Amino acid sequence: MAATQVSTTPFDGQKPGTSGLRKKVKTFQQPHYLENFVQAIFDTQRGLAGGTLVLGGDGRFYNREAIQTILRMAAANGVARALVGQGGILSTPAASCIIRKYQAQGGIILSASHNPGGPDEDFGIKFNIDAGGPAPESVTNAIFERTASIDRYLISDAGAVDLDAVGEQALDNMQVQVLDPVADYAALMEELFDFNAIHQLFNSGGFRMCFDAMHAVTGPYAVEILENRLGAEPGTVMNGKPLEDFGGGHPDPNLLHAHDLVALTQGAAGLDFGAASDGDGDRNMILGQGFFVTPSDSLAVLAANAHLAPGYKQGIAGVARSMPTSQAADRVAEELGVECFETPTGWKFFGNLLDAGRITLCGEESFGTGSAHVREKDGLWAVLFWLNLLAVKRHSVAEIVREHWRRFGRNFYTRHDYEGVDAAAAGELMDHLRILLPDLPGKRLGALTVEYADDFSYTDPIDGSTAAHQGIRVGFAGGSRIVFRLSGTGTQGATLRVYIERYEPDPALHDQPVQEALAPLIVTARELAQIEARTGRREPDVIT
Ligand code: G16
Repeated sequence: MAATQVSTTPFDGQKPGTSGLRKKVKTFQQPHYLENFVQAIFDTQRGLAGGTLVLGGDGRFYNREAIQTILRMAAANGVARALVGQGGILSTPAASCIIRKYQAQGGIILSASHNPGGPDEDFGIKFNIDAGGPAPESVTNAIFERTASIDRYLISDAGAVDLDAVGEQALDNMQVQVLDPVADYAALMEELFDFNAIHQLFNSGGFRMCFDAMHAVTGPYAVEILENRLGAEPGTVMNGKPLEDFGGGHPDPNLLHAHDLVALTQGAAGLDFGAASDGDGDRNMILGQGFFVTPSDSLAVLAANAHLAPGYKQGIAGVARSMPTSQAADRVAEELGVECFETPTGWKFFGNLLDAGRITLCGEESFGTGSAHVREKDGLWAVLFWLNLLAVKRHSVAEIVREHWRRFGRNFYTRHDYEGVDAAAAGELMDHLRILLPDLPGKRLGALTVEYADDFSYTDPIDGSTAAHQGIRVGFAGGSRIVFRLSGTGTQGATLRVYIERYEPDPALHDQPVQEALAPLIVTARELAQIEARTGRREPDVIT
């Protein structure tokens, strides 16, 4: 079959956001839209020609079709070998694992993460580099620049690849290897965690758990690892079948969207442990009986207890968290005497620190936790880490977290999201805050005094690259903070995120309800940003 050169013209707005290019399916279905972006990857990532490309997605609507197109384009662009997940399925962390294990030159992952799927919903595409992680901004900028001048793409006119048959096939001169999407990832998990101890926890009577795969990509991974290898009761994994529309749900593991799971952990007969993962398997939510572990606390607890898991028994080199993530992990790093980094939102900012061995663990408030084992955040990894802790400590989730707070103090934390806000109004709200910044330090807002106020800017300590305008930080004496950011992952209007945090060292005050403990700061945040006046919203759409 021949490679055809197809003439095209650029589309506006193919700029990758926080994590790849995310748009409505209908946008991607326009003739040449997907092809232009993919060709921009091949035109700028020269190592792919003659090299190995990993390809897979979260199984959402349009996944299979996009994979066939990308395979035909890869062949036409001279890729020597494509490693594809069976059925077109690869979770984001599994794709990262496979890129690293097979020393591929890069990977294309198809996902809009936790955003809903279906013909009228969202689709996404991201490029991961040879280290296995999301492309850094230098790469995404180069891809974006190329999309602005693209005038042709290359595509083979060969027929479809059988995505369901594990094994080798040829597509023109390119070898296509369809892989079991779970095997390599599961083997890596066995190296990191004490599977015997977790097996005993599951089979010594009394321990009850549920994992909600939310009809997204982690279903097959969770069934294989939790039920088949670790001996959890069949049915432990709920909503385990990946569906193109995630069963009509919103595959976002938080208290709102994983409400069925949350309900199972409530009350005297509630489960001991509940966990969920998102569309592409990189996010996680951890629940105990009647207890929600904030992602920020989860990172801090894992950092403090990492030595209990075999893969981390030597201790950790350092920790990093995204700027809006609570400062709980900083206190752990300080006590362990290891480095702690504050990076902009986006997993890509952890890559250099992981590659350089400066950090072992990293995490984000947006339900992401991970380590140097791959270069993506990893939902099931976090769940297994918690199970390993529970198996070793034989304490409940709540006891482990409360003990952590007693030792380090508690960072009360919440995020308020205002979704689908008019984009211009949201931009003006941020501009208004920027104007206020110089006058804030020293001012009293409510009962607190502002210590610093800035528009967060980050200089990567490894390559010196800088990222500016990464969110407004207002820090108060005593460690409280308010952070304002606009999301970089939405596909409609703007999403304003307000992150609120208060440090409380006194254990006698650790049991207050979170929203109550933060109420004065919440009022301060709303007033400072003039949220209601500027957006027309009295209350946030989602509180986590
Ligand atoms: C992505 C990024 C994360 C980021 C999150 C939220 O996660 O990989 O690093 O924290 O989006 O970003 P934003 O606040 O800009 O919406 P995912 O799971 O959507 O790929």
